[in-house]
Amino acid sequence: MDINQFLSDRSRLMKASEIRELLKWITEDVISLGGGMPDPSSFPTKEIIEITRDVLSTKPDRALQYGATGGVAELKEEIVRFMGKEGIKIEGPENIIITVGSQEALDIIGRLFINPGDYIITESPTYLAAIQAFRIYGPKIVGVPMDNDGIRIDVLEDTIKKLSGDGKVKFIYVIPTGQNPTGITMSMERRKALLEIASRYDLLVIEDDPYGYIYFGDGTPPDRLKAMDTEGRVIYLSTFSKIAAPGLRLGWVAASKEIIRWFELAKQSIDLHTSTLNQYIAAELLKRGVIERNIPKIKEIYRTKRDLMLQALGEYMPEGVTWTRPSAGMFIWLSAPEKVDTGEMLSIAIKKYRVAYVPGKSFYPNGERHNDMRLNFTYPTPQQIFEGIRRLALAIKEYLSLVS
Ligand code: PMP
Ligand code: G9A
Repeated sequence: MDINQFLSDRSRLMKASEIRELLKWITEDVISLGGGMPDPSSFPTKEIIEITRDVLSTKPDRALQYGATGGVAELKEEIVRFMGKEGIKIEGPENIIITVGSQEALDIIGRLFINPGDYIITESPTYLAAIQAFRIYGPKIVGVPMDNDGIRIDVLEDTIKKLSGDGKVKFIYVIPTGQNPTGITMSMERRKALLEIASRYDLLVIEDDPYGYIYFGDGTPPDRLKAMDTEGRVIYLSTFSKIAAPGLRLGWVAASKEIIRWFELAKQSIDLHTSTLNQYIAAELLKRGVIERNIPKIKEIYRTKRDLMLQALGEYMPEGVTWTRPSAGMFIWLSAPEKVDTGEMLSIAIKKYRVAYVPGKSFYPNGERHNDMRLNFTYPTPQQIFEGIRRLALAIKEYLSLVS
């Protein structure tokens, strides 16, 4: 039987995530600087065991029952408080929906806002699983280049002007703090300019913020776009994946009540609601201060690991290789000389040098560069970071000698 004859046009737009595919090839002796996994020592495991027991013994009828599509009220109230402490003031729980990680929210955004052929704008490069989620709905994705201060506002405005005559630009998708994949944090000036442009051209802004709560740079992080949103055009996404544990599969969206209502409608047919048990656990993690106590610990671990990776890069990388110095997030973005195709180089890196990374190409919505790679510094141990970068430098040197 040929399954292809049955597939929808939409299914044909699906493409496997290079991150998820790569995970399959990682064996014990390969040092993976690929997948963006948190350091497991940052999981509040003991507290989760205790809380799970408490939740199941005090409210089994609610925790094990179906729940509202929008989410558990107690959790939404805790999130409003949690965001408020970070300067993100929203009216109340009606402005929140709990999702199965931020990844589900990205898919719902595609369903709600994208018609085939609509334009959407992203940073370039951007989170590859966001490209993967949006792509299914058939948009034309236009990437706007970044520099060390984030998305290039001059190019953004030119791009919007050019596209405006040619159909509707629906939204701008950005990861302003500790961007995935580059690690770059958008400056305050750019944030203000971005909102001003969104207002002038009447666009939605999707602010994907998994890393804002664990900013480990010097000084205070710039304000969230949502905190500066006076017109209700920012749809804010965050997640428990990096402040608690990704296995909980819990994220949330904060937006105007009207937008949240649309999210609820879309979610009803996807999965009815997010795991009730996990939502009660997360509510307690916030209520008991577990997450707030955990955050400084996570920042310290990630700052130390970032410094180690930067030190190793400085020590081992050959001339012509450059990289970012992130103040947040989980990744360093490395750019090799033009003649390096990091996709092609990956098999040398894995097979001969036993080190893996994510090739940069699939983070570009329009695939325009081939010589970058994303390096994760949160999951490997300190020894693996040093040894991994040493091996990676050998792979780059070998590849360079083959192509020059
Ligand atoms: N957005 C970005 C920018 C991410 O880096 C991630 C996780 N790597 C996600 C969304 C999805 O996270 P989750 O579904 O675990 O909340
Ligand atoms: O395991 C995943 O797919 C989540 C990780 C995302 C990333 O590496 O950016």
